[in-house]
Amino acid sequence: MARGPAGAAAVLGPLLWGCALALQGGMLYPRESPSRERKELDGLWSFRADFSDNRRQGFEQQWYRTPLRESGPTLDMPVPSSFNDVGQDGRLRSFVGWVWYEREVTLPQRWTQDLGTRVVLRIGSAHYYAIVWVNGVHVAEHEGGHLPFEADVSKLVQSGPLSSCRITIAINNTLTPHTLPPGTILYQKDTSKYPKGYFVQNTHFDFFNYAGLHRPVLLYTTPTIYIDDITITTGMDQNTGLVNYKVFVQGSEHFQLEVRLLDEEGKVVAQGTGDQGQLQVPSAYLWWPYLMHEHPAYLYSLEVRLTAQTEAGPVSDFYALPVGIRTVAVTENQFLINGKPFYFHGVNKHEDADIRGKGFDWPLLVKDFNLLRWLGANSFRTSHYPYAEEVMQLCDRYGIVVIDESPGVGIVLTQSYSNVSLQHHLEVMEELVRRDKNHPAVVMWSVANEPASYLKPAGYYFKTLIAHTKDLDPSRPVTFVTNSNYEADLGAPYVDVICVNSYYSWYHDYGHMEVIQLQLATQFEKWYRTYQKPIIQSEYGAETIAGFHQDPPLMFSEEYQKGLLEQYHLVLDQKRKEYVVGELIWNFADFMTDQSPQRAMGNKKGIFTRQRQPKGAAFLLRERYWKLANETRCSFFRRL
Ligand code: GCB
Repeated sequence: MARGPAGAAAVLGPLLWGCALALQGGMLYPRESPSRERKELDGLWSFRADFSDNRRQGFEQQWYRTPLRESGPTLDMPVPSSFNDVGQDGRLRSFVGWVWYEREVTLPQRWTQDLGTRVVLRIGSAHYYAIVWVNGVHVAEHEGGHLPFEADVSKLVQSGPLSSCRITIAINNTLTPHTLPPGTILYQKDTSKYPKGYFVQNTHFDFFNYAGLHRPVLLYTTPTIYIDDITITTGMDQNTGLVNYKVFVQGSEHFQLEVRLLDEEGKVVAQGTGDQGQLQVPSAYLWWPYLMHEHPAYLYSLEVRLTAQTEAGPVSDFYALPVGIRTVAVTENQFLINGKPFYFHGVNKHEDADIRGKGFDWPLLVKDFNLLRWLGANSFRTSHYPYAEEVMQLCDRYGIVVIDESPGVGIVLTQSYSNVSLQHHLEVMEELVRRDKNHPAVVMWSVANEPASYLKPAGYYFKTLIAHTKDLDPSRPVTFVTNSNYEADLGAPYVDVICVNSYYSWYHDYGHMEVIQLQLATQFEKWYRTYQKPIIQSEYGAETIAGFHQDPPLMFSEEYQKGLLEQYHLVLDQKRKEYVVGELIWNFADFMTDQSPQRAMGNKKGIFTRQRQPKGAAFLLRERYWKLANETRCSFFRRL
């Protein structure tokens, strides 16, 4: 949650239709328009990790007051990127504590001199806790490593003769039982084994805790009276598409709003006025998932124009939002998109790659989407945290359906079920829904992955969390992903879809693929009998070292991964005729984890390597996904 300079909690304000929330203001993606400019701050920043014993030297010496280089030696650090893997210093790779980033920016004259211009600093994500100063003045703090936050810096950049500004960001990657994801710091006090003050960061999730400025940082402008947020929900009445809109304006109570919906040819198909209403689109093109329709992912553009009169003259603001018209619904045994049964055949991903760690990277993004489409995947889950906004935009454009997951992974300690943790988790869901609510690709929220949902406080925790998420967004189902026993799961009664992870013949019955069919069928039958809700096999897979071959198959070989998948598929093919509505392989690609004897340089359950090269299982899955696409749809798709 973003806090103002005084650190005060934000006031209550409306987000979706009529429900009261803690978040103030919108988080529209910064798009250029006739009234808005952007200045990207990607590139090299100055960087310094605070290696002092208490990690507080930067605060004690106020490194934000003067250029960072004056505090001591600095490094060049690329943004966006994790800081961990770009250097040659092993201490930085595993660093826990405060790191400092700094960038000097020259601003266009109009931004610093036109008082009718609002200048906003936006940080796509900073993992995990961030404090931001501009020209030495504290402008924002934010907790949470996977969602954007902003600071209005107009007053600071418009207050003097300077046409430049110095942005300093201190980031702390420490995880505690109350952060999301949670973690613990373990101090080793036995001085016969460890040096004085020795500590390690422990986590309960299976990916490396990369840190830094992972996503684009930018400055953008709006007029001082501006479109702050837009909320869209869509529906269908026979052939007529319905687009319900609500526009939130800041800066004045007196303004006019005009709204136009344009089709892909640029033709206006509906229009309206005022801050809320319903647009009706006769013979609307629906937003269909990839491989569910010959023309998937149809996007209209909602153009919102604000005009207002001020003492200084007329003001106008303009924002264009992509809109997909589609519906989502869940029955006892189906997941429906536009009223038709949808079967998730897709993947789980991670934001992860060599060198850049979790840093956003366009070539990687495009490669991943090309691989997804090659594979015939129609969906993925953002395991185990929200992904970059640019990823979500591509999902909208390509028709890749998303289960949008919060960073609630590894909630296994009793302390992580306290009210403090719950409050933070509720806020994170608010930030997530606020950011992603208008993406047609997002069809379901996942509030957590594999929490200890059998612990006593889990019932209240998940009941509250899921109810709040549904209040925030009544238009989408909500789930969390479980690996608990069906009888012991205290959260399952509250979800709309059961998402279950299982690793038969991997974490149990090592090497015995012959037990998979029986165990998997039993799993599905028990969950369905107990809850009568559609089920997604949200994870399954096997660790596989690319290039390891063994036949008959042994664990870790490419043959074993394929064999295990085939056993799962036999059962999935039976149960998808009844109530199983999806299968998501673990994982799309190999990814980095903490070091442990179970992980050979990371998790190797990818069907692609970390460098995005296919293992044998990728071809097997490609055959299956294209077959599924053709079997379950009315028309025939030719493979890419
Ligand atoms: C799981 C977790 C995932 C792990 C995976 C594994 O159940 O949800 O984060 O990486 O298993 O490979 O063990």
